[in-house]
Amino acid sequence: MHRLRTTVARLQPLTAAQTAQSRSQHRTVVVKGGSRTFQPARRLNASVAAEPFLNGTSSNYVEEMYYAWLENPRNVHKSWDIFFRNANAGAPPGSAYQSPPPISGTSQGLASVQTLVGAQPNVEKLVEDHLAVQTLIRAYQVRGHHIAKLDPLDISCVDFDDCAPTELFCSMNELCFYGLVESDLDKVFRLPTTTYIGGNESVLPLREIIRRLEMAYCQHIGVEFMFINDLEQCRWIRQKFETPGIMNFTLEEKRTLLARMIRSTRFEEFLQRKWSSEKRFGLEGCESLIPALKTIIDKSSLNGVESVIMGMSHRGRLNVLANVIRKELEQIFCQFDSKLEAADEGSGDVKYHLGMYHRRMNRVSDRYITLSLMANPSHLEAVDPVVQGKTKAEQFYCGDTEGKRVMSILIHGDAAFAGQGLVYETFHLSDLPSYTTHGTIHVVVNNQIGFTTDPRMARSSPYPTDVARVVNAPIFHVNADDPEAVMYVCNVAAEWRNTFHKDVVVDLVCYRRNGHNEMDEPMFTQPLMYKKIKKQKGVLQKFAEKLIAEGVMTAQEYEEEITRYDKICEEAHTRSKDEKILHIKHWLDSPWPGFFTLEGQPKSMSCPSTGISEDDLSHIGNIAASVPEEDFTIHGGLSRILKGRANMVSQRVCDWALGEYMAFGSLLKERIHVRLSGQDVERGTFSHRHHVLHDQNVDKRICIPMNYISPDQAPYTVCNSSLSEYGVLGFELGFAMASPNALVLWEAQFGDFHNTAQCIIDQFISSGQAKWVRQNGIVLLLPHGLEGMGPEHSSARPERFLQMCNDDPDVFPKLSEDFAVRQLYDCNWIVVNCSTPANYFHVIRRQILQPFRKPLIVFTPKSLLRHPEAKSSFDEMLPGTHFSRIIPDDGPAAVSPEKVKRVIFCTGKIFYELTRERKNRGMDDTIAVVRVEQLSPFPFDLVKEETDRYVNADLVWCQEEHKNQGYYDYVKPRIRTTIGRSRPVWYAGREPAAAPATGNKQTHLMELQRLLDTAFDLEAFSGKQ
Ligand SMILES: Cc1ncc(C[n+]2csc(CCOP(=O)(O)OP(=O)(O)O)c2C)c(N)n1
Ligand SMILES: [Mg+2]
Repeated sequence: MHRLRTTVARLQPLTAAQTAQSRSQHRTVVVKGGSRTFQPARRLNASVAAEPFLNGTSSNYVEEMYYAWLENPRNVHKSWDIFFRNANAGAPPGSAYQSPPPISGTSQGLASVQTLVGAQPNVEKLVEDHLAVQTLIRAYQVRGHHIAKLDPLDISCVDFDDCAPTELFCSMNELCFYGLVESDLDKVFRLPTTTYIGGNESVLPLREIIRRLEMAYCQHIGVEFMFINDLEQCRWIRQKFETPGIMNFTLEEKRTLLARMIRSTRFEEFLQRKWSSEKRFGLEGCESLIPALKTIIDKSSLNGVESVIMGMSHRGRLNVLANVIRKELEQIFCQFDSKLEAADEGSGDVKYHLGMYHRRMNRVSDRYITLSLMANPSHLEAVDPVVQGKTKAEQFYCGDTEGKRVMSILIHGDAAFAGQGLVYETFHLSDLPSYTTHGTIHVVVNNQIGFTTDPRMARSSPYPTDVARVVNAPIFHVNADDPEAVMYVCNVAAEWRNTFHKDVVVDLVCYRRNGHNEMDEPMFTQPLMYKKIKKQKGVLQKFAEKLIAEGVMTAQEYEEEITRYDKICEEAHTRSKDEKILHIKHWLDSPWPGFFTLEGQPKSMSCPSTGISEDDLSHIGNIAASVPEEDFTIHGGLSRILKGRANMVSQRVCDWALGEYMAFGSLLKERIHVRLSGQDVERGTFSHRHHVLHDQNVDKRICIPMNYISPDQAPYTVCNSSLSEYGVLGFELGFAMASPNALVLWEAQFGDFHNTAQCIIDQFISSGQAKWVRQNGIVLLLPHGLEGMGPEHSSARPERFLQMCNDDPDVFPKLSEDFAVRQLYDCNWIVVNCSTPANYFHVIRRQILQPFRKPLIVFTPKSLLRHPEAKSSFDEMLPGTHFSRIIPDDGPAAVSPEKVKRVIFCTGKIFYELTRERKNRGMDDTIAVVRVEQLSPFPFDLVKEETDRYVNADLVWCQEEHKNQGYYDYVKPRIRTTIGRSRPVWYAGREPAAAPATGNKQTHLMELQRLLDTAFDLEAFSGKQ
């Protein structure tokens, strides 16, 4: 990028006092009857104001003429008199004006105007020049960042185009662009109200205007904000960066900043000295990240924030843990000891992934503040929505409706910020009522490289931060080699969030001194960049030299500060050698005080009955069938649905939607917060739920009957989400992390779509506890079932969830009294496919009533939502009832089990197709159909009861899914283990296939019939091995 600054360098600053000599902000015009002060208000009559040349700055001048003329037409030159007369007489725009001669007023007021404009050849030129200056000012506000000195290496990877913007003043050429000439530089211009560069002055010479604009917009800070479509917000930012002298710091502030830079720098140096061959993803080249974060936290704490939740990836994470969160250094250092034994269950994680939670006194604000850094996987940016969800939950539980007490900070890498679509998805949650965290501060460690790829190959946008523009977030680019500029923008970012409660981005333009990690050789791929980096003086050294030169501290004081911190590190290192055992529990990011025993164990190993009283069933049922608000008109179709619910309540039965209502309603009554989020969940994709009623006559008037269950119930949140799976599921996972006393459910529109959130499922839900000893009770509702709807509306891919279950297929577990609960405790997640509303009701309630938290995956039905047989009696939901892990056959087969020739095990909706077929074939007493409702952890004990009961039967697993999909690969070895491999487990289902389902209805039905034929053909497997 061109940096033609020579002309600018020749411009000498003009002090405010100099410019104030001849002008004052409110100029006084003496008129008959006394003097009067002109305020900025514009009161030209309409026709005068409509003149094409009268806008912006020019109107100030003409306005004064007009006032003088109003007082007395002889106060102004004849030509102005004619002009105002014509205009007042209604001359159309353009025709009132006749070119006046150079100004030569008679009154004192005119004399002052003349001082302002000097010897202008004519008013047209005057107006044009003022307009030009105004445009120039605006150009700096809009595009000043293009020529700001943001890059410490001065190799700038920000590729706008090949030349500097023509509208910025880089040479006299650009001045010509505005029709100005060099001599205009000394002319004085009135400043428009859209700038603050004047400070107390309302007029400045052009030379000074340009200098101040350069100072505000083209030094070490580049401000991108003029795309924001809110005037007040733009004004606020202009004021923060344009006001002269606004970036001055006190001596104390500078010393604190240096101390923070010392900690940041020396921490990495210490690690490098002690463990030179260990990966740590050091911060070298962006040491100012530490003071940046601390500044944001200090300022936010001063503004009343009590809890800050942070998410970040590898780069500088250990440094943040040590110097921002203040994790004990020995706890960090001992992680480098390869002999350290892990004390907790689970597989653990590498040191630069672990989380942390710490409450401490903030020295600047003198207030307590809780800082947590969320544990995160290697998957860049995956933690972003999780942080947002947890932040939202903390805000929700402490009644912080405006985000004044709890906030989040996300730290990004430049390549990941630009490349990962999740960043965009997370930004789009930022202003949605049920997802907003009222402003996140994003800090980008923009080291101008991603592993070995430079930005020219990594993104198509000029900046890595352009994605933030979609939500109108201001973006503050800053040269990270200037710690004071960094501190300033971080202060502004924190104030921005506190003022507007909207997202903001700080782009720390820096470099990466080493390779991607400490073992990497960067010269292989970025030779020129790294030659430059090798010559680059460290930021701490540069900053210390500056402060010593300024007299802020002596060289000796600086050395002492360094020695002091090095000693702290050495002492902690000595202590770290005593640590023999690694407690991952010490790295918890979200403790749940009171939920576990002091040792971190569940308080019991039992789960009470999940049934509820008859009264509660009818009460909640009646609420589900009602419109609890007065004068609320609902749609006729919905009236019929509610009437249907009322009928079911009177008959003491539930369909699926009512079963869900009973589960949610009863938990709410027990003061458990319930939050259901996902695409179109309020009504339900299949139009069965209707948790939010809409008044047919009043726009936006809604009613949520679930919130009318009892006066002291917990609140119910049901929210249609943005059309995102990755972002929203991550968000809900984070929400569920905040408290064990909430039921948080995410529903996929169809289960098929969950795989765009696969990273959250793999990296957090399935393995989170094993890696980070952190439990999570999130529920995934995944509509699933082959119903002829084609390959993408059929399968929630049960095989994938089952493949990730941690129970051993080959070991029959030791049975005990608390086997069922213990199994749940030991598993990584629970996978169910319920075939009845009652069982769905129970499994949802169990999720909260069990004494620990595990993720629950529910394959939910579609056609069963309205299936006449898929109903449950209230009797199945009363006190004393439980979730049934399997549902045995209760028909004729069970009466004489020895006569049964075949046991068909199945799960989900195929049960109804099987029993219909069995009836049609008159095989009720020869074939037993057993439903496995909880697939994982596998109910070995109950399956054994069934296989023991039907001693003469062969065993078949029947599923509607293709053979390489569904449940078969999971259940087969487990059933075989259960029976000591004494009998085969045959398969009745669709053939293996690449796609989950056919798109052809006929083929679908034919496949179904074929699999039913196999299931009921008692000879189907004879002679097979
Ligand atoms: C989703 C994902 N894809 C790929 C990787 C592998 N990876 C690890 S670090 C890295 C480069 C990251 O660059 P940047 O975001 O600029 O962060 P930096 O390392 O420069 O701080 C890549 C590609 C990953 N961790 N996550
Ligand atoms: Mg990078």
